[in-house]
Amino acid sequence: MSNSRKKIALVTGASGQDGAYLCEFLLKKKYKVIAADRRSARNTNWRFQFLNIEKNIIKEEIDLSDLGSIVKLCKEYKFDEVYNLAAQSFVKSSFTSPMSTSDINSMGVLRLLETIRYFSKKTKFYQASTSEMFGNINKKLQDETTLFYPRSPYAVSKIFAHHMVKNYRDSYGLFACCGILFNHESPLRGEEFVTRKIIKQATEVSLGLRKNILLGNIYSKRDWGFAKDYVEAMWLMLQQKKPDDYVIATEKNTSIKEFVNKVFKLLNLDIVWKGKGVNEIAVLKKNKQTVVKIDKKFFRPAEVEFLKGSYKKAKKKLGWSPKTSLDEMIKIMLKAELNNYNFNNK
Ligand code: NAP
Ligand code: G4F
Repeated sequence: MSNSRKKIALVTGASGQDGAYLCEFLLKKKYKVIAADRRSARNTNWRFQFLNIEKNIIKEEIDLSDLGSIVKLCKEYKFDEVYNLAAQSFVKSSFTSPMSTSDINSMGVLRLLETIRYFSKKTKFYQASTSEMFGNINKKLQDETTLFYPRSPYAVSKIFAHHMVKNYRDSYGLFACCGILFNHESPLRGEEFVTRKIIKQATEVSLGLRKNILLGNIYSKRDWGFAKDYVEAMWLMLQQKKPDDYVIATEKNTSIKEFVNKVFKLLNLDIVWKGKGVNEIAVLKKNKQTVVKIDKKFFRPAEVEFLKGSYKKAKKKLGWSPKTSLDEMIKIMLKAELNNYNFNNK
């Protein structure tokens, strides 16, 4: 980086899991980091506080539903790089709120692209695309050439954005990239997502604070990586000579049920599974306490059963590969969860 002027980056959705890690990463790279989010009545600072970066970022308000808020920020800062991580990112909620999901995840991206096209053409743009776009595919490993078969309004909304980014790149010469990221988790993951939910609630079971965990489909498989490893790939995409799209994944996948087994094992609790379908349960060997039950409430109208991605292109072109294994990541998440309880009970 030149010593004349700091690069300026905008991170939208900065208070989310990836946003917080990306802000931390960019600060280490000496960027001036504009962390932008929509107004919220909830505490949106806890992830910045966890990473101890709150004092080093510049917080601004942006709402992807509101063109004016995007134009204002882009004109004011003339960003070198924009990382668009803002989204309604919870797949299940997209079935309840397909219209607002599409407005943010599809039209919001178009609003950003139009702003860059008219007011800031040299700004490099990163779009958070997703493995959910592959959906119902019958392929051992998904890569940049795999066709999309979306299974949720969320996936459809992200495909719109994905193609729009490619289109703006081709039509107007924007430096715009899509990272097709497979699931990635961390202690900063929202509590509604299955990994954090299992880690949090299993920890509570182990501490005697909860009887059991209610889950939906435990047979779907996900390719889970560590969020902190994945934000580096976002940055690497924008440092290349030419813009392109990349799959970021681990080339391994695990079912929700196997994930539950790993977590309980690390908590030194032996469990056995019994029953089938909605009657399947996991019980503690030592006292037969039921610790996992199935609840239809957590099923989705349509499911993505199998995701496993190839990071071959990212490895070759970006020099990126995953650093943290699933087992290591679960240990990191469990340690952070236990710390929360120790801290809260002091
Ligand atoms: P996240 O924790 O849910 O963060 C999303 C952020 O976007 C939140 O801060 C949210 O704020 C904000 N947001 C929502 N609507 C907005 C709007 N209208 N204007 C401005 N900000 C808004 O998600 P994440 O896991 O960090 O994921 C980051 C991005 O990567 C998302 O686009 C997601 O779809 C995509 N992605 C994630 C994964 C993954 O496994 N984590 C994989 C592939 C792609 P509120 O709290 O106010 O809603
Ligand atoms: O943790 P999940 O909610 O993540 P999902 O749906 O795979 O989406 C995440 O990854 C995508 C990348 O592929 C991102 F684009 C998206 O933004 C998000 O970050 O669910 C994972 C699996 C699903 O098959 C779900 O049906 O776990 C299953 N599951 C079973 N019981 C559950 C539960 N999911 C949740 N959230 N809660 C349950 O109780």
